[in-house]
Amino acid sequence: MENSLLYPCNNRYRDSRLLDGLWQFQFDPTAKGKAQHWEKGLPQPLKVPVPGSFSELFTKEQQRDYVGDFWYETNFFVPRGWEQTTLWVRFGSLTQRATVYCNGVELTTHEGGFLPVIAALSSVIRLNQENKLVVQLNNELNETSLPCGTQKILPSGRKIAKPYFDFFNYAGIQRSVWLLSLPQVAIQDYSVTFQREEENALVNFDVQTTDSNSVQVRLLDAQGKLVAAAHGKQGTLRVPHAHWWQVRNAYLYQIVIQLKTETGEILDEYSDRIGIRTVEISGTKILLNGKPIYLKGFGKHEDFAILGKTFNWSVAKRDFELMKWSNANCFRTSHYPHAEEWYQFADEEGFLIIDEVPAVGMMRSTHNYVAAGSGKYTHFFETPTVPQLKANHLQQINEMIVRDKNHPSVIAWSLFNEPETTSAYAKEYFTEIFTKARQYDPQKRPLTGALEKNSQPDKCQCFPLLDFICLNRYYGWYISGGADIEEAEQLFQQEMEKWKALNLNVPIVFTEFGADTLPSEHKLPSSMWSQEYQCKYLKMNFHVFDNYDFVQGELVWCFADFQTAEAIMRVNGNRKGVFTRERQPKDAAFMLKQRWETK
Ligand code: GCB
Repeated sequence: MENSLLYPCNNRYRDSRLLDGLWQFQFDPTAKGKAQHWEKGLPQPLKVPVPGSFSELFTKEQQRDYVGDFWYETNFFVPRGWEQTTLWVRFGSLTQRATVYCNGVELTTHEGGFLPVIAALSSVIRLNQENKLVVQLNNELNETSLPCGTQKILPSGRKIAKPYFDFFNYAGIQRSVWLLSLPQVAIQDYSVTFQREEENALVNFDVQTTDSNSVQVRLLDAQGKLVAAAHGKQGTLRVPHAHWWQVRNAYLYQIVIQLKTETGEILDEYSDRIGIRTVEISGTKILLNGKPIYLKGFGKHEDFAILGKTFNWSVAKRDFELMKWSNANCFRTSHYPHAEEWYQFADEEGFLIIDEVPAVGMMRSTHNYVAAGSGKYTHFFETPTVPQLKANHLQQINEMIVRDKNHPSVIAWSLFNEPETTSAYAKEYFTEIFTKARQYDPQKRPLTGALEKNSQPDKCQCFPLLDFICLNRYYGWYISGGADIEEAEQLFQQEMEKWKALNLNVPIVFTEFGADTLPSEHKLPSSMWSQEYQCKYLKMNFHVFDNYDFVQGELVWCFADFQTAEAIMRVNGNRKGVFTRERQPKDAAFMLKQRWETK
């Protein structure tokens, strides 16, 4: 069950308690915690919120920019009635890596900061007494971790992060923590795939359980009426006149899975909301339910003042309201899998998601936004650490797909953002990544990855691996910006002509294009950093996109301003947001709203 990433669900057979609240917390800059057995209790703890990103909470730079080991601790009681069940603790994520202890005993370790961690508690738990849960975390970056980066030691001996990516390295217990009570014999996982039969749908299911008891699967419509049922771990539900899950018109069914004994006694039940839809690539089109769909929207970060990367329902609600208002239909979870609740929201609201694994920073540059496009070759895939990196990369793709496979909103998997792709080493690396990843998704959704400017049609060795091509391009910002924007358009057209000449017969989606813009700046005529320039820049890009019918999507960089490491090209973070960090519109938001109303 450690491998069961099913989201918590409460019913007669399953129960859960949130452990969110104020926890104890301690930095461990000299990494002495293990030797001093902090797993038994932290010696001098502070109090911090869980979920929370610690960097946004404190007033000293040593705390905000802290890199190294740090520990969390809380105490809990096992609720009454849970004695005969199996007990688990489930973290939505632990960033970047962690070891989990309960009552002084190590339960599990996990690498990667954006996917769930589950640990079995039953063997160490004390009923009718307080139990101590301790987590040791570490937020160092290296070239085998996803995302990639490094550390620097300052003259004082203090360590700071040097990410090879352009967002703040927020860390901590940033998503909810649940105590779970599950039956002794349980449903471990399930997956669904869909087939269209004119207006009817076939829902094929595959259920994994911890033993060989029998399984019943029922499908209820939005009114709770039974529409189909079947027995067996694998099978097919026939849904006559199916309500298809559509963009901004999301119809969700309830799937109810029961595990039963021969005599019909129910041992476990898991239910979930699913949408029936198909996704495929056909020539230069992306088809949803067999019909072409043009992707309109944003690259999105999990980022907000004080919260950092903490999931928060109110921020999520506001973001979806803004995306609906702007007539968007899609976002990319750049550059890591977001909290599960984002996907639940997207399922309900009918938004499409390109789900991205944290494979960002694979080009060995602490200013990747400058290095991207500079032509600098970084030898990234030539080092002895590559096998470890590849193992972590595959593990996180697998965990992401296992976690998110049943969300109708997820239409594609992005397996990287802007790596080095021009060498034979990169080709070998990504060929293995894509070949293996193709086996993970029962729905066989398209695989893609976002290519930066160095990945030109005549240089990139990896684009043939992608089912549709995602391009991040900054013509008019990093390349020929401001007074040179005319030249930028020309250079952009030249590149597009090269893609066209290849006659690839696959869609191209722009997953990034954007201009840093300060909401305080207005300029007539426009100049860089002003709101007018952001509009001019976007219009120029649209002018180019609209010339090519194989361009099948535009996701602006970025939905909202976000925090990054300090740098001379960053004004309190990256300011390419169409919305401010406080989620108010810049002028460009009104322009996008208008374009996307009819696009
Ligand atoms: C990129 C990166 C993204 C950066 C963006 C920028 O190409 O993928 O992470 O934030 O450029 O604004 O420079």
